[in-house]
Amino acid sequence: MICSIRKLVLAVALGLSAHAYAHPTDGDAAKYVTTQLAVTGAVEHVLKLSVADLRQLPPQKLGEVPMVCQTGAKLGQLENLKGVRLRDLLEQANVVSRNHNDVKKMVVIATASDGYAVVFSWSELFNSPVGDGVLVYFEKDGAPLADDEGRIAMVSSKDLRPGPRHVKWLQSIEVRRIVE
Ligand SMILES: Nc1nc2c(c(=O)[nH]1)N[C@H]1C(S)=C(S)[C@@H](COP(=O)(O)O)O[C@H]1N2
Ligand SMILES: [Mo]
Repeated sequence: MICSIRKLVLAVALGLSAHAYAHPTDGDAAKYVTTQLAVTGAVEHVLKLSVADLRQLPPQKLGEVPMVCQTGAKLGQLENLKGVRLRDLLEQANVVSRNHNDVKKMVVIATASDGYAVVFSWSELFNSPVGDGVLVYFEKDGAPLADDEGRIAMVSSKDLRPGPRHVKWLQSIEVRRIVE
C-alpha cells in the first residue's frame, strides 16, 4: 500500500517535470556524424571499425528502448535497432589484465564526436545483466542511422532511464584502469 502510494507520487512528480527536451545540436547534426569507431586504451588490439567491420560480429537486435532522460522526462523510444554488444567488441580488442583483480579496477568510456561521454565499469559490462543490453548499433528499421545519431550509436537498454547512456555519434571506446 505504502509502496503503491510512493509509486503514484513518483509518477505524478515525473509527469509534472516532463518537458520538451532541448536538442543542442539541432540543425547541424550532420557535422557530428561518425563512420568509424575506435576501441583504445588498455586493450591488446586497438580497433578502428567501420559499419562493415561491425557487421562481422554477432548481430543483436532490440525492439523498443524507452528514451527517458535522467530528469525523468519521457522523450519517446528507440525502435528496431540492429548492432553488436559492446562486450563482444571488447572481447575482440581483448582487455589487458595482468592479474586476476585488474579488470575490477577498470572503466569503459564511450565518447561521441560532440564531446558527450558516458562511463561503464568493467563489472557492469562483463558481470551484470546491464552488459547484455549495451548495444553499439548501426541500423534502425533496416536502414543506416540518420544524421541525428548516425552512423554509429550506442544505447544501454537495461538502464532504468536509458536516455543518458544513449550515445549519439559514437566515436570511441576507451578502456582505462582508474585504480592502482
Ligand atoms: N552525442 C550525444 N548523445 C547524447 C546526448 C548528447 O548531448 N550528445 N544527450 C543525451 C541525453 S541527456 C538524452 S536524454 C538522450 C536522448 O536525447 P534525444 O532526444 O536528443 O535523442 O540522448 C543522449 N545522448
Ligand atoms: Mo537527458
